[in-house]
Amino acid sequence: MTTFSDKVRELFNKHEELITRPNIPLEDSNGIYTRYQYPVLTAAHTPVFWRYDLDECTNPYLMERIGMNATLNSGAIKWNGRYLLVVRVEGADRKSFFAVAESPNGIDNFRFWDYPITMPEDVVPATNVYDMRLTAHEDGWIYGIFCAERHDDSAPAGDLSAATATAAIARTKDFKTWERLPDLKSKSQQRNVVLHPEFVDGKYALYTRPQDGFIDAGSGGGIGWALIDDITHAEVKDERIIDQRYYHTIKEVKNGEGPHPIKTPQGWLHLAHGVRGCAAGLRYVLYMYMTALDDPSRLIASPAGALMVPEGGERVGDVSNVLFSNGWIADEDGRVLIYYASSDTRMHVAVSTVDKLVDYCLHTPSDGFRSSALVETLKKQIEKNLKLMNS
Ligand code: BGC
Ligand code: BMA
Repeated sequence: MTTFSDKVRELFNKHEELITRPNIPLEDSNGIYTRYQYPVLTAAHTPVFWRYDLDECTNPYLMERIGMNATLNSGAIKWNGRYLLVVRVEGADRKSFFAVAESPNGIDNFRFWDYPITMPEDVVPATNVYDMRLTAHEDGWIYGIFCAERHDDSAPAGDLSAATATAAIARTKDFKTWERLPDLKSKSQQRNVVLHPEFVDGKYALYTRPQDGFIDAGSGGGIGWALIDDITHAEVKDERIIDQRYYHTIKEVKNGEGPHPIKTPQGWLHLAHGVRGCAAGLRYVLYMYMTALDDPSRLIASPAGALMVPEGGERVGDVSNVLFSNGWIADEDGRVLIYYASSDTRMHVAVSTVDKLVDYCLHTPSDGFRSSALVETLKKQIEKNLKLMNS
C-alpha cells in the first residue's frame, strides 16, 4: 500500500527530476540567437513545500493547498558567479509576488530559494506587484523597479477592473532584505520603468513609459527618458520620448523598455517589447534598438521588426500571443542570456552574444514605413546576392 510518506517522496522526486533536467539548445534558426528546448521555469518548478501542506493530519489527501499559476516576467542578474532571476510568480489567486530562482549556468537547474521576497509596502499598499527590472547601479545598490497596481477608487462604483499603474522602487544588497523607497512621482501612470546603471550628468536616469490610462499608452508616445535628482524621492520632472511608436509597426499600440541596456563599445544595446492590436487581441513581441555611448537617450540604430516573436508552444498560455522580457545577462564571455516569458505563463532562455546583437542592430535595415520601401530594400539585397551567386 502507498503510504502518505511514499506519496510525498514521489512528489519530491518528480520535482527534482524536473528542475535538474538538462536543457538542450535548438538548431539556430536565424543566426541571431539560440532558443532552448525547455522552459527554464514553470509553475511546477516552484518548491513542493510551497504548494503542499506536508502534514498528514491537516492534509490527509495530500492536496495542493496553495496553487501556483505561472512563473513569468523575471528580472535577471549575475551575482557572485550565479545566475539569478527575480521571478514574477503568480498564485492561483492571480496575485503576483517576487521570488529568487538561482542557477549555476543560467540555462537549467534553476532552483527557488526557500522563501519568496517579503517586499515592504509604500504608503498606500498595492494590490499586485510585477515585472521587476534589476539594476546593479554604480552607487553600490541593486535596485528593483517594478509595477505596483492598485484599484482606481475614482472609477464608477461596480467597475472593478479600473486600476492605476505606478513604478515602485526598492533596493537591496543581498536579494533577501529590501528597502522600499517611495514610488515614482509622475504626471502620468507608469509601467515598464527601468533604471539606467550609470549616473548621467551626475543624476539617476530612468527609462519610462508614460501612459494615459492603466492599459492605454494613449498620448504617451513611447519609451521615455527622465533624469532624477534624488532616487529616495524620485520624481519625473522632464520626460522625453527616445524610442517612439509608429503606425503600422510591431510597436504601434504600446512599447516598453525590457531590462536595462547593455554597454558596448558601439553604444547601448536595448531590448524592449512592442505591442500591436489585431482581431485576436494584443500581440507582444521583442525588439531591439541602440543608443549612443555618450548619450544613452540618443537613438543610433533601430532595426525593423521583431527580434523574437512567440513560436510553437510559446504562443499559448494565460495571455496568448505574448513574449515579454525584463531580464537579460551579459556574461563575462561575451554571451547574452535573454530571459523571456511566453504568454504570461513560463520563462525561457535564448542565448546570443554582444557582438551578434550589435551586428543585428547596426546592419538590419530599419523600417521604411511603407510596403514599397520594403520592396526597394529587398531588391537591393537580391541584386547584390544574385551577382555574388552568379560570379
Ligand atoms: C496584469 C499585467 C498586465 C497589466 C496590463 C495587470 O493587471 O497583472 O500582467 O500587463 O494588467 O494589462
Ligand atoms: C503587460 C505587461 C506584462 C504582461 C503583458 C501581457 O502590460 O506589463 O505584465 O506580460 O501585459 O499580459
